[in-house]
Amino acid sequence: MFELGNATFENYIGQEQGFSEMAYQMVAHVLTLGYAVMLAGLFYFILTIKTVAPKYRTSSVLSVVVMVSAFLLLYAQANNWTDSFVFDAEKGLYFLGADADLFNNGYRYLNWLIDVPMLLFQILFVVTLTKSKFSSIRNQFWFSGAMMIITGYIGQFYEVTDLTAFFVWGAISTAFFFHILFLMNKVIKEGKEGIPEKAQKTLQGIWVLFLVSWFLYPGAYLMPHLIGIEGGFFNESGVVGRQMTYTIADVSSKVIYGILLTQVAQILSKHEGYKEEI
Ligand code: RET
Repeated sequence: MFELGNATFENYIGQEQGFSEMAYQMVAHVLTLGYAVMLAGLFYFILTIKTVAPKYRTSSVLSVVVMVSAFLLLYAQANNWTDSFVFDAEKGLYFLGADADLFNNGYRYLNWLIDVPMLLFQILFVVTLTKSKFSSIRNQFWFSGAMMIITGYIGQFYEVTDLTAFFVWGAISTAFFFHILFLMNKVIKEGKEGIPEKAQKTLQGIWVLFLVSWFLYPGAYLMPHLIGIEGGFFNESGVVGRQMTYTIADVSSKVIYGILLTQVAQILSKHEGYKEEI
């Protein structure tokens, strides 16, 4: 047994209880699914770029940036998982290897530091703001996006060792999160004004998708403590649950969100008389 300090709870479970074959493989598979979808998304955003008028294309370019960074991160995250835990043939379980790397979700947070500002910025190239100023919304998105991630990144180091720090940093992060939700709601409301009904409906769908998928991240942060302290999810179910939640959230907030924005841009391009170039 070695001292794990600020390591995340996945390592504690891997050291003390071990992972069953099913739990270990489910995490490995869901992480692989994650990066495979990002690569597929990359092709989608490149191949559809000319289906929208030039002024909307920055949105597709930003999706490409998000796909590349998420692909690399999720690839590293999947390898981190298989490098950290080793099969113990005697017990039939996977344990944290003696000289293995620790498993850490911190890579994700640093990836979000790139992706969150890009995803928020992206929508501003598709909608037309009627009252707010582009630069003001952009700067507030970036500031609160970065602060939300940095404070959450610090907090996640304390999920096992210091729950007060964990919840306080989480609460500070949540304040920035609510600011982002408030801004996004305003952007979508203004964006719906005066555009074709089909595009309005898709924008409304983007708002619902945004709400659901972005709320999954704080859910994953809280995962080990969702059912009480060291309770229901401080075990391998919590580990599998967290990685599944992240994957669903990543596919929704990056890929499906980008596809819906492309669809809005396609409707608007057509409405404005743009003929698709092939
Ligand atoms: C944290 C810390 C706990 C409190 C809150 C959080 C919110 C995280 C969010 C992340 C969104 C990430 C996205 C990534 C896409 O690439 C940091 C987990 C509120 C909302 C959309």
